[in-house]
Amino acid sequence: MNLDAKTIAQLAEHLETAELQARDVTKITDDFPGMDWDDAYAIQDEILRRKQARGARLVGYKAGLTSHAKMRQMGVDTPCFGFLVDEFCVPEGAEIPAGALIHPKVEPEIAFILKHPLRGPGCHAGAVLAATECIMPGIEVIDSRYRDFKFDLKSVIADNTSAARFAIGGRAVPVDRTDLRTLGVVLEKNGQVAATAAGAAVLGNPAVAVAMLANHLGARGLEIPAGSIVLSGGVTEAIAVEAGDHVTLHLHDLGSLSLRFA
Ligand code: OOG
Ligand code: MG
Repeated sequence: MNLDAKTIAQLAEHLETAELQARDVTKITDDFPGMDWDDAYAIQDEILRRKQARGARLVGYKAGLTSHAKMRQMGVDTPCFGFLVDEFCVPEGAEIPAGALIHPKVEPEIAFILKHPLRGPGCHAGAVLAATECIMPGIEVIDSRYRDFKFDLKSVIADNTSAARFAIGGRAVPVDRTDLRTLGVVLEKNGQVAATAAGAAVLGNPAVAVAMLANHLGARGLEIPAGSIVLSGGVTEAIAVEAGDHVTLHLHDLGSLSLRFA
């Protein structure tokens, strides 16, 4: 750690205020170039602590930048991890007020719902499948608090990996009923196909992303609790949306899920 506790708390407040007021800020590594990975996750932890102190409930975790499409789009080469609280969760079909967000983008996600906890180190895709109750289609709405969605990995980790809203819906399917790698993904915006891919775009198998998350948390003395929702990472590049848009995700075998922006 290179930053002291006071600076971590100030940066967490700075980024969470940007989120709550839907105002963009410059990336924090511009002002704190010496910030390290532990500092970045400590800022993210402090944002979670602030939300929990106001009554928010931790409902799961997310892996991000787990597909080449996303890594290429954002110019980074390593996955990152964030948290999900109940206030990010919207029902399937919901209308999301775009004015509460800075510059939202949507991405198709394969969501894992766990029946058993997962704890690293040593977690692998097999352990993830054994611990998973079902998988479901998910749409994540990301909204980087950084100007023009431009950041480096440490800045985006501190900003809880751009997490803003998410919905899960469609059909819940046990993991042994489908092949996670060949699961076809079609994302439509306003009735037009905007992006397509298959599950294998996420690290060869999205269960690998969940295992990486468990290993990341394990290294920090944490686990993914039973009952958690885990978003395994955008399967395609993220698509910008604005008021008036509607998006639908079709996941082969798992049905469809839509969101609207007003
Ligand atoms: C970082 C968040 C990435 C994903 O699924 O790749 C993410 C970003 O692209 O702003 O949630
Ligand atoms: Mg995502």
